Parts: sequence; C-alpha cells; structure tokens
Amino acid sequence: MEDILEQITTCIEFGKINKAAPYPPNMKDQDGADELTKQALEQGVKAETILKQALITGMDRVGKKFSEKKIFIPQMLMSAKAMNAAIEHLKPFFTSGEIQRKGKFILATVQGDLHDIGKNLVKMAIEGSGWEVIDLGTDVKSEKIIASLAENPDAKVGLSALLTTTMQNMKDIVQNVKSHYPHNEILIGGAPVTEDFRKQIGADFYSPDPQGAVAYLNQ
Ligand code: B1M
Repeated sequence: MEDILEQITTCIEFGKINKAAPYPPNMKDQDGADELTKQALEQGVKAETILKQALITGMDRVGKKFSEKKIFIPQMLMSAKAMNAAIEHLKPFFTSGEIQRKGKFILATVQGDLHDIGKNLVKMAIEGSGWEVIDLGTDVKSEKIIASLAENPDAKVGLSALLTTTMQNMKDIVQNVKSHYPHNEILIGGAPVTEDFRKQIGADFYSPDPQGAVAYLNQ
C-alpha cells in the first residue's frame, strides 16, 4: 500500500496526470495520478487514506517548492491537473460523506476583476488540503458572498484581486461582509495586495501565495 501511495504522491509532485500525458518527459508511458488512484481504490485503499497520505502530501511538496521558488506556475498547474484527475475518482466518497471535509471556503475574485488564474490555484491548493471550496467565480459583488454565507454560515471567505483599481472593491466587500458576518474570517490575496492593505481594510489574513492560505486554514 505504501508503495502505490508514494507513486501517487510523486505523480502529484511532478504533475503526471495520466499514462497518455507526455509531461514530465522522464515519466513518459508510466501510469499517472489518474490510473494509480483508480488502482489504489481497486486494491481496497480507503479514499481518505489516498487523499491524506498521497494527494495532500504531494500538494504539500508542490506548495513548499513553489514558496521556495524551486518550481513555477506552469509546474504548479500541471500538479493541479494531476490532482484533479485523482480527485475525480474520490468524488463519490466525498458525496457519500465517507471523507470528512475540514470546512467550507467561499472563494471569489472581486467585483470588476476578471483575473482568475491565481484564484484557481488557491482553489486547487485549498481543495487539495481537504476543504470544500465554493467557487463564486470572477467579478463577484459582496451581495453574492453574503448570500453564500447565508447558506454556509460557518464558511471562511477568500478574496482575490489583481488590479489596483479593484483593490478598492476588495475593501468595500470586506467591510460589507463584515457588517453582516463579523465573525467569519476573510483571507485576501493577489499580486497588488499587501499585509499593510489587509490591516487597512480589516481582513483577517493576507497571504502572497496559496500555500500560506492553506497553512492559515489548517492551523
Ligand atoms: Co491583466 N493585468 N488585465 N489580464 N494581467 C495584470 C494584472 C497587469 C499587472 C498587467 C500589466 O499591466 N503589467 C495589469 C494590472 C495593473 C494594475 O492594476 N496595477 C493588468 C491589466 C491592466 C489588465 C486589464 C485592465 C487590461 C485591459 O483590458 N486594458 C484587463 C482587466 C480585465 C479585468 O479584470 N476587468 C486585464 C485582462 C487580463 C486578461 C483577461 C487578458 C488575463 C486574465 C486571464 C485570466 O485570469 N483568466 C490577464 C492576465 C493573464 C494578466 C497577467 C499577465 C497575469 C496575471 C496572472 O494570472 N498571474 C498580469 C501581469 C502579471 O502578473 N505578470 C496582468 C499569475 C497568477 C498565478 O498570479 O493572480 O497574482 P496571481 O496569484 C498568485 C498570488 O497573487 C496568490 O496566489 C497566486 C499564486 O502564487 N493569490 C492569492 C492570488 N489570489 C489569492 C488569494 C488568496 C491567497 C493568495 O487568499 C484568498
């Protein structure tokens, strides 16, 4: 069992999606996260064990290397795709409740902003660490977040902004959401966002990268 879990972890770490995928070249023609996850389930390995001991471990390695600038966005996207391929096999177990999620995380790119690559990376990392992510998409107004919180009152909220102009919208959203839900934590990020800005607008946590957000949520 240890062996197949380590093989899956390696696939996530290096972005090997499936056997047909040519990337990474040194793993050509080998089974990827897709086939190995299916095989592990067929061998009777529990879905939760695969999630925690293989997938999350792989994503932790990816996040660490990304933070240390040993890998970059393209590699991280390949790992995210490999993770998605594996997660597809685990979905029925999430739905049945066999795998317990750590909590819910509402994620959005703020009003006026259409950039979603960073948000999607944050989504992958947080989902990969065992949280249920409610992705509200891009150009999201505070009303939509408040409506989502009404349905998911224990959820934490994550906001992404890429434009200096939409940072103002981030401020308005944080203040509006906090006026309705003062106890729900709000995490913020995005290229122009800083720790100083977080303090100014009253958000709870700022992270420059997805891994920091994961570490904060899991602490
Ligand atoms: Co636009 N764009 N763009 N763009 N774009 C930037 C951001 C810009 C810096 C380019 C430039 O001028 N050098 C500039 C902003 C300038 C400014 O505000 N100071 C800019 C502009 C001006 C614009 C338009 C206004 C251009 C125009 O139409 N005149 C327009 C705006 C549209 C809109 O949003 N309303 C626009 C449009 C676009 C495209 C649609 C073409 C495309 C977006 C496609 C998409 O996202 N689906 C695009 C792109 C690709 C970029 C650049 C080139 C790349 C952005 C990106 O994806 N980076 C960008 C220049 C650049 O950054 N080099 C640029 C990679 C991504 C992984 O990084 O999102 O920062 P990032 O996410 C990081 C971290 O910030 C963090 O994790 C991620 C991984 O480390 N993070 C979080 C992000 N969110 C987080 C949340 C967290 C925690 C961490 O907790 C919740």
